[in-house]
Amino acid sequence: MALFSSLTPVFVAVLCMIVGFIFKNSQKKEERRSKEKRSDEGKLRPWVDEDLQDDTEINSKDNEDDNELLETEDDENLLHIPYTPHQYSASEMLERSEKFYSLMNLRRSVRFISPEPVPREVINNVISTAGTAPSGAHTEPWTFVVVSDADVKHKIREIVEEEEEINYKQRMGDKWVHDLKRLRTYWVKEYLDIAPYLILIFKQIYGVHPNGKKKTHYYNEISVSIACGILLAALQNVGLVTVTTTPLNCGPQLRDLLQRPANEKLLMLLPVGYPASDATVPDLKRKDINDIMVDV
Ligand code: IYR
Repeated sequence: MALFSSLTPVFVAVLCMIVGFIFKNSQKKEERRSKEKRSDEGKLRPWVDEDLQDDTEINSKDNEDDNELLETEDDENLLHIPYTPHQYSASEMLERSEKFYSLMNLRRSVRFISPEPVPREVINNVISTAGTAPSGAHTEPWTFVVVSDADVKHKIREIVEEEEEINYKQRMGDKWVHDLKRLRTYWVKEYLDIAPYLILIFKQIYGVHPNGKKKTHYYNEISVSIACGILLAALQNVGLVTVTTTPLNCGPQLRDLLQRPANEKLLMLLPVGYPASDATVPDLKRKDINDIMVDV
């Protein structure tokens, strides 16, 4: 009995080591399993643009820098002011809604763009309009890069075509390429040289406080996507055309070319101009309102 009780601490220590070993091993296995799962997802979805993950939630937990609250004095003193925009009568509303719908219903993705110059002021105004979009915590997480220089446009074309050829031949897969056939899209994109302007829209996945610390950009991808939608409407409003392109895997190279910082990720590339005189579009139909709306 005495022998047994003197061995108890040794026995407990050995037991602890065994339990600890088993626990560590199972943790390692779990880590390996989730790593494998992630890389499997990557293999299953080779077309997912790795550069484009919206990691607001992940970052906001990990981001030590941003755990301190925003400059509180300014924020606490932010005035809330009356908002009394003009109210239209019911008939005016109806007329305006019909007119706006008719205008927007004429919008098409146009891949044949005229080289005819477009007034720069108009481009500035449509971008100001896009910048009126709502954004998470009013962080305005967007950068609009306007390219008109022929050499830069050509370099963009070279980068995009090189990657798009790989996308079409390897990353997108047969089904996707087949689904696009009727739209007659290819990796060759003349409009990148021809359009008077290329607008590259970057989402800022975080910002920088005046004191140099990182600032969380909540819902940055949704915010910038809304801004892109407003930009498309503003272009339509002035009779310009574009095609929404999201060049898969070109982000880092285009960011380097345009000397944008690491917190900016390319979300969309819009060639902008007047439609070419011989432009064509596929004869697509839109869904009826009853197919897109549900009344509850
Ligand atoms: N990004 C490619 C492929 C493409 C993808 C979709 I989804 C389209 O609606 C059209 C094209 C390209 O721009 O050619």
